[in-house]
Amino acid sequence: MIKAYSWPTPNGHKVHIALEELGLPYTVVPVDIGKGDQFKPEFLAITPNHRIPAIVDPDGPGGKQITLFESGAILIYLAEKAGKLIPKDAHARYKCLEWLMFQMGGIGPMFGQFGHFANYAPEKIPYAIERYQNEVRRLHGVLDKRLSQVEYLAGDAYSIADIITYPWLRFPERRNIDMAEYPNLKRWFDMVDARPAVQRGVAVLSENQRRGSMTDAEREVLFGKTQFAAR
Ligand SMILES: N[C@@H](CCC(=O)N[C@@H](CS)C(=O)NCC(=O)O)C(=O)O
Repeated sequence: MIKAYSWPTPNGHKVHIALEELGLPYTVVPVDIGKGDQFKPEFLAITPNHRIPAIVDPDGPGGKQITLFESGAILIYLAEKAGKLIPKDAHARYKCLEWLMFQMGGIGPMFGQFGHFANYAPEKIPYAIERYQNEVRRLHGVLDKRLSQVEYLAGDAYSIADIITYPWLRFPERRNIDMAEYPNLKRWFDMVDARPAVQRGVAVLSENQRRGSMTDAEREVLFGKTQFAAR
């Protein structure tokens, strides 16, 4: 059975949602990134990047075990394994991968940096906050335009491009975003959000979700010496 090493964050939710949508049997191994589980040798044996998510599938290609990190690679792998949620037609498939890469290279890193400078940085640096706020708005606009032309990000059909993007679009108020300004994106978000498998996916490990602000100990693990001492 597939083991998903994960935690209830946007990048973790992607894998839980994909596994739920694809109907692949799995177990979850919680990796508490606030406590520093991501630096434990058993986790580093799976991923050199000490970040969740990662998976181990004992029944990988050719029947051999495979370990994978990076949520984009994991979602492509899972969709191909199940033969679902990645288009078979070559044109649609490249569009799916295009929007999946757009999330991995644009939305994730930019929204993440905005969150860091707006919420976690010990000093508020107006230049950094403004730069990432502008990028966040611009990226919402790019998605809105795409979704004014097609129903789902890859085109006609729901796919891993939607699954990978959706968790980052939750809680727009945390990014100072009014979704009324992005009506096509809102239409798409509501449609994805209503899917039962999506709701099951975001519920995975939700009992561990941090409520309230980050503690000093968590801050040290995520942004301090522990983070940069790891090999
Ligand atoms: N590009 C990676 C990003 C993974 C990532 O940043 N994961 C965060 C949680 S959302 C993490 O594990 N952080 C732990 C840390 O910073 O030490 C992916 O998409 O899988």
